[in-house]
Amino acid sequence: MNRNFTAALLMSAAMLSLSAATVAAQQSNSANTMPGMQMDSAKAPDGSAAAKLGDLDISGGYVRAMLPGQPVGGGYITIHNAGKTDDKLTSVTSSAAGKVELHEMKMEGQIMKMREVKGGVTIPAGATVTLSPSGMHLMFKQVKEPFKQGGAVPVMLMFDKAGMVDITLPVTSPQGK
Ligand SMILES: [Cu+2]
Repeated sequence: MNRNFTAALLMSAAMLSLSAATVAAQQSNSANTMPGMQMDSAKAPDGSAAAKLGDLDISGGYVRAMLPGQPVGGGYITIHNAGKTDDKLTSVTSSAAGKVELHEMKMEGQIMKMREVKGGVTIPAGATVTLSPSGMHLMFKQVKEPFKQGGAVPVMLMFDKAGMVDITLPVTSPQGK
């Protein structure tokens, strides 16, 4: 084995262990603060789900694949209220999870934490509310099978005025792509 080749091998081994360390650090970081939440992209991926319900236009719906050991799944959706009266997303259910909570992100000191939004999420008349990785989100708990990229998660959204709608959210990569 010549010296250059050995050097190249050593170098790529070093780079591999470096990137493995980075991934491990990111995972343990997200596990400590907010399991399953990645703060990078807020944009809905291509192929995200859409639906229409009365005055409500629903778009950008997707869930992220769960990392090994991740206890909960995150879902994201955009709701536009084209009507003249406020509506409210009161609850969400899914056959893929024991329960689905509406969560929000809040800074507590230096730490981003999430907590349940009680009483539902108001969708004001004429406004658009986006549940995205950097803010409110759907939190799937007691997930029956960990969400896998390429899969689909059916959810039922219940609104105060518009009623309920079934929508199937595609599962993206853990990074939301
Ligand atoms: Cu959450």
